[in-house]
Amino acid sequence: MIVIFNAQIYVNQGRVFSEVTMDRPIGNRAISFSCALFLLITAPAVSTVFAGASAINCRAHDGKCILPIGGETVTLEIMPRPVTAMQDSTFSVTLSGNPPERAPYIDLGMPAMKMGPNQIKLKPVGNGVYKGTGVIVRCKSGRRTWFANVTVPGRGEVKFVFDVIY
Ligand SMILES: [Cu+2]
Repeated sequence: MIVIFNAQIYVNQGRVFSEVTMDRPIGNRAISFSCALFLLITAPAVSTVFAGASAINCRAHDGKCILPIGGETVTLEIMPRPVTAMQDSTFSVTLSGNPPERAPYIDLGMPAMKMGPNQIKLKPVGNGVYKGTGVIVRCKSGRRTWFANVTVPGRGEVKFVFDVIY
């Protein structure tokens, strides 16, 4: 119930924010207040989960992205491109080195926002490649920056931050 309640507050904040920007461009004070209030409400809840790593580090529209993990690499590819919300997307993760003890998985979210849980389970398809299907939802705030946090059991996790199309 707490999660649903938070989501509702967030949606309402998003609507207020959108209306102010579109209808009253002069209302900078109102916009700032709306943002500040939103951050105030969500910051304590998300600060530990989403600390850091909010800058875009993956051009997912253009192709594969690679991040280091230990002495190995994690490669992420999201298809189809351009990466678009509210449709089935295939997430492919390629791991270098020895296979991990269990298959990696992805948690989708947005930097500095508390979104609902959205985990993608991946299955091995051979040659260090793991695939799964998921849906990036549309954020009511209008923000388009999402992350795919890839957890590799026994090895760690990496966070790909990218823009999507709404
Ligand atoms: Cu959001």
